[in-house]
Amino acid sequence: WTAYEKTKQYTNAFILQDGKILLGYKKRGIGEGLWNGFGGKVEPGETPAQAAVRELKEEAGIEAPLRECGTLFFHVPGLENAFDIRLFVANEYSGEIIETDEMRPRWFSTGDATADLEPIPYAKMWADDVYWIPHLLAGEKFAGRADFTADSNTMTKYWFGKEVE
Ligand code: 6OG
Repeated sequence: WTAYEKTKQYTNAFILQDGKILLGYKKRGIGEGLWNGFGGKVEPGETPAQAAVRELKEEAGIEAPLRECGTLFFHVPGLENAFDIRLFVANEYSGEIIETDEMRPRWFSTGDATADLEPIPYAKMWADDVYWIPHLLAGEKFAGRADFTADSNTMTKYWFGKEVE
């Protein structure tokens, strides 16, 4: 594993409901052009859980009783900070889902494609997602770590697993 000096905390949150998952198309910043959960940096004085709720509201316009379900740890060469990303999930939400400056939300099928929903677009998501989203869908807690190439497209070393209760 590549050594790192500092970490920066991020959040990423998903709504899972009735065989579908809410993702957002990132319109700018880190991960532009990829589908992901909703989230961002944990601000000073905030807990990751508070940041997750704030970011979901800012990026998708909704509120949800988020539960923490996983931790991911990523290193990208050349960046001063390694990413410490806390993952959250909820099965209900309130408010109206809206497109924002940062994200274009859309429901995907968690199983096979249906008449109105496409399957999870792994080919247009971060390379790590295919390894841990199955744990998220199964309601399991999980953890993972990966070293990426400098362009963040490829993992050079990785490990993902279900957390033992
Ligand atoms: P803002 O730019 O919105 O925060 N993020 C990653 N998510 C996955 N699945 N894999 C990665 O592999 C990621 N790197 C960053 C964390 C960036 C958002 O992107 C997520 C945040 O939710 C390297 O402030």
